[in-house]
Amino acid sequence: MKRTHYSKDITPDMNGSTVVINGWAHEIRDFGGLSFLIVRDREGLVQVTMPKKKVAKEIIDTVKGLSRESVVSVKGEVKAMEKAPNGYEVIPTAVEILARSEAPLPLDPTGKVPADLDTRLDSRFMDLRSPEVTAVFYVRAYMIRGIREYLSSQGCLEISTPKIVATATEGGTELFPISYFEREAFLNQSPQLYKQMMMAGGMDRVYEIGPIFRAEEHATRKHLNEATSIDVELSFATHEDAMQLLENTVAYAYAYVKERCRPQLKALNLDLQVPGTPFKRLSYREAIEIARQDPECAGLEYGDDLSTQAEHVVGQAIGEHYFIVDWPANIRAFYSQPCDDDPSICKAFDLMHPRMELASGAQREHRYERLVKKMVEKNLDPESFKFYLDSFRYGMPPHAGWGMGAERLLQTMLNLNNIREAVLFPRDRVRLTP
Ligand code: ATP
Ligand code: AMO
Repeated sequence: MKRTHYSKDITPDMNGSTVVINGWAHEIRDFGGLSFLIVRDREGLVQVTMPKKKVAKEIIDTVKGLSRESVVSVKGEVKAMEKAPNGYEVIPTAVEILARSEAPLPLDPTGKVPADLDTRLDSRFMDLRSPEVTAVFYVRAYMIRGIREYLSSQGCLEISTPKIVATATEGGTELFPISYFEREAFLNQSPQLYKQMMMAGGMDRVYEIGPIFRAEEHATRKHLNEATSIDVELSFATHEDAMQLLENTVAYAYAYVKERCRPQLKALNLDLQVPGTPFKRLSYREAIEIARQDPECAGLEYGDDLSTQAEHVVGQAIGEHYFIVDWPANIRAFYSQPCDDDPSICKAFDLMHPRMELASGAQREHRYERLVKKMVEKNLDPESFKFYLDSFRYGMPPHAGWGMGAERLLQTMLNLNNIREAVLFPRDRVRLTP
């Protein structure tokens, strides 16, 4: 039987009409003269009500013989019913079993028996059947859709760049080597070099939403070994232009989700606040000073990376999204452009949520000689970056851009404890399946 409606699309005013719903047997309750089958689909629950006097015996027997989580198709008549979920129930005229579920279940998708994250991830397919988990990935889909929509509306073209690459971009220790025929290659850490080369190609404004791979060895709640990066690169633009596009992208994504995912946010018990723009700009020096007020960070010196604890302290002090700007040039990537008046500082920025870093970006060094010099200073071999450097020799416009982790954006938006909750099938040091 072909589905006519998702659960949420049936309303009490459809009283008397015939519908077909497809889904899983979420619960079966039998009170003798009256039995219920609660069917769950992606959008919610439907109460299928079977009074003995009104529903054929074969149908009732079929339902009573069902195991929980079997897949069913139910045809029946809609009846307005205030006490039922969504204000209606369905009185069945036909029930078809499409697939039987084995018992016992690896997890309880009603959430009545809570499971720890590892157990949930081991049976992710079953975990996804619980409405709060479905809600996370529903929001993720809308968040990404909103970002695509916004960046496209700002004149950015979507690109796809290689994930099998020859060189590091974000430092050499975090690479996954792979064997590529008779050579060694790597999984890409960032589309950095390629998105910059698009500027030399005249693509002007581009974005990519794709996987990045980082061989991070530590197990934290905010690191993945395979993450999704939202990358942007803009020609004839400064770091300030890039920051504006970034804060507007974040605000747009929040507003988009708030508007379109009301039932999901309700399932997650969240009252989403759209962050106000522009975000506060804090200099790296100011951030260090705030962090040092915490006894644990008292030893922090100008020129150090911000530790997790330091990020925490500053985040608590600011209490909303903010940028850290004016970074010491020596702790940022080689492609960041130094400031004109003080080259010890560069035109790089980080976008921070009070809980963690969400994005990094910079105005790039687009002048060939200076870029090569920066590489040498950072102990990188310009020869192995020839394919990239060549694009700076024949007319490379000034440009700026950023990369933002999609999982971190979702994790902070939905206040998820662990970043693994924001990925369908997370990859970490110990997890390679499912
Ligand atoms: P009708 O004459 O139209 O069949 P009724 O008022 O005689 O309705 P009731 O037995 O009072 O029927 O049940 C009305 C509705 O109340 C059911 O269709 C069902 O949605 C709900 N209901 C009754 N008992 C239960 C129960 N134990 N659990 C959940 N819902 C119930
Ligand atoms: P960076 O290395 O700071 O910058 O990465 C950008 C953003 O990607 C996300 N991210 C991660 N998320 C989860 N797990 C990880 N292991 C992980 N690593 C990175 C973070 C981070 O802020 N090329 C630059 C960007 C640019 O300048 O355009 C870059 O990759 O949210």
